[in-house]
Amino acid sequence: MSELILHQYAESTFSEKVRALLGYKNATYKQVDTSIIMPRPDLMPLTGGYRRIPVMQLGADVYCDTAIMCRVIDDMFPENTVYPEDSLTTSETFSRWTDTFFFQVAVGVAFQPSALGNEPLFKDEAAAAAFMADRAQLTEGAAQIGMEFDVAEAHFISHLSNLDHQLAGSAFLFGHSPCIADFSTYHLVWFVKQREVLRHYFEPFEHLDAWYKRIESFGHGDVETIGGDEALSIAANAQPDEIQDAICLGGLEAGQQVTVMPIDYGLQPVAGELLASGIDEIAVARTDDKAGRIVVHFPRMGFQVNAV
Ligand SMILES: N[C@@H](CCC(=O)N[C@@H](CS)C(=O)NCC(=O)O)C(=O)O
Repeated sequence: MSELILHQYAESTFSEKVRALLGYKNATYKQVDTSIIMPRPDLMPLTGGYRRIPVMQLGADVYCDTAIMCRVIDDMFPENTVYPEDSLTTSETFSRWTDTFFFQVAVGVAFQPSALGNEPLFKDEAAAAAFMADRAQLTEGAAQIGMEFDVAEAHFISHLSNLDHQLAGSAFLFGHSPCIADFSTYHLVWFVKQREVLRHYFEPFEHLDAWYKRIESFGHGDVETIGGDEALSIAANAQPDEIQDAICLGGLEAGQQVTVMPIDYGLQPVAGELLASGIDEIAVARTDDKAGRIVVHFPRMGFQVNAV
């Protein structure tokens, strides 16, 4: 199997979810550091337009969205699965709620007006303006584009308090070992906690703190940083998984031209030939001058497929 390559940047909260899972799995992998804002000229040939971070690459197979990346990582390292059968729906739904609704809450708290002065990014006026323009492009056409600080803060404290109560009775959210819901929760606590001036939010919650330290201690695995050009040539020299006979839901057929994009934000479509549009996964094949033939995989939940 091809070596796992994570395209990420240090400050990215969803990248932290994957890094923490790779740490839990004691994985050896490579990473490419992408820029915080577009353009990402070494990444677009791989994804075909999907711009959210992180992106995972296995040779000429490219995975968009942490929901599918974590599934694939768990399959690669099946010991101590984070998808236990007996709580699969509960933990996956918890994870999805956390990565969507609670993500907006955490962003509202992290970027609260009184803390912006401490953001390294906002110290340089030109860099701040470029960042804001980039994120405006990310959220263009999105139904919901952020939460007012007051609303976010109340939701944040309420959920932290509930988590703390639940964690009083067990080491992890659903028992003695971590599941995917723990990693989704962890990265958003991490995102706010990274900001020293916001650490006071966590002081009342000792069980949450002990749980956080447990996950933090997993580390990030054994990682080597490579350049984007190297990742591109790895893709160009590999063969993707040409998924055969996959189920296509919603009247779609394998082989037809489609576009795939998220349903919430980052509405940049990826065009290609449909290989699968099933219960768990959507996959399209496309050919790029630099990367060659690539199969791009998305999770079913949170994505839409449109016939061209
Ligand atoms: N549902 C996506 C969310 C990914 C996401 O929103 N990532 C943020 C960074 S943490 C992002 O892409 N921000 C815009 C950017 O970096 O271009 C996932 O699970 O991968």
